[in-house]
Amino acid sequence: MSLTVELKYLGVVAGLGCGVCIGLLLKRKFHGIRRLPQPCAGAQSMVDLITNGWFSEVNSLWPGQSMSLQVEKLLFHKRSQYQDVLVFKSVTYGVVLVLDGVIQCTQRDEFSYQEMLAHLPLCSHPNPKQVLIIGGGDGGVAREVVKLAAVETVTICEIDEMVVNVAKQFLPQMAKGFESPKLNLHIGDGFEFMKKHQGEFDVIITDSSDPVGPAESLFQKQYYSLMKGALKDNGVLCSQGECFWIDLKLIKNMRTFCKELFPVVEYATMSIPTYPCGQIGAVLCSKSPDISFRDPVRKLSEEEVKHMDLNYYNHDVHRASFILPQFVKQALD
Ligand code: SPM
Repeated sequence: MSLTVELKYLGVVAGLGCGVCIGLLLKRKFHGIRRLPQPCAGAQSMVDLITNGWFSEVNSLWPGQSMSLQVEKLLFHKRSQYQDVLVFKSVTYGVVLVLDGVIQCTQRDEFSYQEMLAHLPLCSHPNPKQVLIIGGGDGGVAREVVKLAAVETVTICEIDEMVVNVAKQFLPQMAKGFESPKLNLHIGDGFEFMKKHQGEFDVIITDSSDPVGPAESLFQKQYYSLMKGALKDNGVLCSQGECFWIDLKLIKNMRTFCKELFPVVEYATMSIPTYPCGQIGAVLCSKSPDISFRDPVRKLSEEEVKHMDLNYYNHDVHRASFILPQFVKQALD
């Protein structure tokens, strides 16, 4: 790591008035001490996750492995009411948003996840007019949802306003969804919001972080049951479905309780280099038995894909995302 990076980093941290962090960095720099992050990254300062100019995503959710990105410049680091919020510019992945020590998105590869989370459910629903996004405060999924002409309103219910603000400031390409006249932003708790809006939505997308901290309850049956109530009769949902290399048990459990609630339940896979193992899934459920995620009702033409500026999603990718490796198929069946 270059001295410049570390000095720049010290400068920003100083700007945020975090004297303790500077102390730690100096200690590391002059005595070569590497403070290993604690197993639960959310419990300590994220500064501990940057060593010698590299951010490492060390977390007990994926023991014994970590993704590292070389830091060019620290842009923002503060604790919100809910979580630790870090934004840095990386050397090869552009701007990176990290919550509680976990990479949420990078400028270079965010499109795969955001496009899939949005277009898998939207292309499967015959008339997706009212869309609700729970989480998704960075605006990336909303940017995709508003592209579809059939969509009339998009409501984002994000608990942490700081995520929205940092996205607007540091990730404008993602946050541009907020500029759409279709968009309503509600800062608050998704559970409370859905209790008050039962039967109103055609599509609900949950763009959450992992099942610890503020997002833990979003991976439980009670939450899926509430979403079912907030959907119209032929509504569909799509939720961040975690990684089959790491979270197979969790995915299996989710699939089991989803099957108790919905007649159609699927797990779709997508590739994204900066999430653990380069893979993440989407859980898709439909209230109506007549909706097939595997054979979507809307087939985007090549012109539409171009016009919508899609870089990962297309009709073939949609269909292929349900083809799972044998060990996953076996576990989920
Ligand atoms: N709009 C982007 C927000 C990202 N939400 C999902 C983040 C998941 C990060 N962790 C992946 C871990 C897989 N086990």
